[in-house]
Amino acid sequence: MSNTHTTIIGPALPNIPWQPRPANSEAVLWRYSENPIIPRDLLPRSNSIFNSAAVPFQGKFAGVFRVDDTRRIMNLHSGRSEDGIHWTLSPEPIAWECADPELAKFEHRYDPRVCWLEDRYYVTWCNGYHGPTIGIGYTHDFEKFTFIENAFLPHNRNGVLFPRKIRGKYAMFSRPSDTGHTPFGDIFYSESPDMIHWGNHRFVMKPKGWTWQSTKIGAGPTPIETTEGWLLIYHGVLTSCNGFVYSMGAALLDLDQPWKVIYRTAPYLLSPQTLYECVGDVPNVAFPCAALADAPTGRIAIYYGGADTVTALAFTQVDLLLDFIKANSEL
Ligand code: BMA
Repeated sequence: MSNTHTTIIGPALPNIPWQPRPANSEAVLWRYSENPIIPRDLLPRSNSIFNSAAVPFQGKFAGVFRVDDTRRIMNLHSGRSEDGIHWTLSPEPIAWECADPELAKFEHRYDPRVCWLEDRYYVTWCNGYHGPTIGIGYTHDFEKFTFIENAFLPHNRNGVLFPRKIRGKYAMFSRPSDTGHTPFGDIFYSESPDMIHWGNHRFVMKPKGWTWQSTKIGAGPTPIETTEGWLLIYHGVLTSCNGFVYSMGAALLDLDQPWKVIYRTAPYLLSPQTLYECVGDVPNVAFPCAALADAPTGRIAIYYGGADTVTALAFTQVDLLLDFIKANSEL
């Protein structure tokens, strides 16, 4: 039972995808019973569809999806859904409008996040530009997409925008990294007056020794504003003798100074345990990139990639999650 009454600060989303927690389950985060929601071969030329972002759009849902094609080229596709569960994806990758042709040079694009901010949907993703960095663009309609700029020099990944300005500035998390399968990584916070120039970099969190989050961590979905702070769902990586294991945890951050961590889960919330999380192109990966929230009920639906192959859904409830974070926190 819940002790607190945390309120999500945000709109109502009465049609949020939802399934109650299974009877007899004490999970803080429970999987959708029909997972995965998107199979790897939804498109004729898709090898895998995972690590993707969904948002409410015109009473329904839209999103930006990571599609690795059968050449194993990583790119972004737009998608639409009536219910947030059954998706139709555009068979062709997003064709970004770029004011500077330098930005149009394609290496790879992956792990998108989508964030409604002020008057448009911003998209951030890992953009290949002489190594991975954070690309930022926007769309109003999920048809025309405009590339703004690369936020940082390479190498960086997991760029996640806040859904409103903080201290008068746009705000973003990122995770400085390297060219490869980075064996380290802390989360940093940066501010911008214009979405182009980023500075005032502040350290947020680092990995924790010999735990599920000991190798590297990275922000997941757009942070959810609550009466108690920003709720950040993030991924953490452990290096086992068989390679990386990607799990999910959560933290609560100060509303005005989000680099200040108030609580952080010592145990994971969800780790790769089902077949579609443990078996695929990269085994043992649960990688969250989006969350929908319904403020009046506190319901939260999390979209995550399974084993770098498919897209899955999990659910939680804000009071339940906040109680768990507080009762199981280690900073
Ligand atoms: C990270 C990113 C993610 C991927 C994960 C596991 O470095 O490339 O897209 O899910 O590795 O392979």
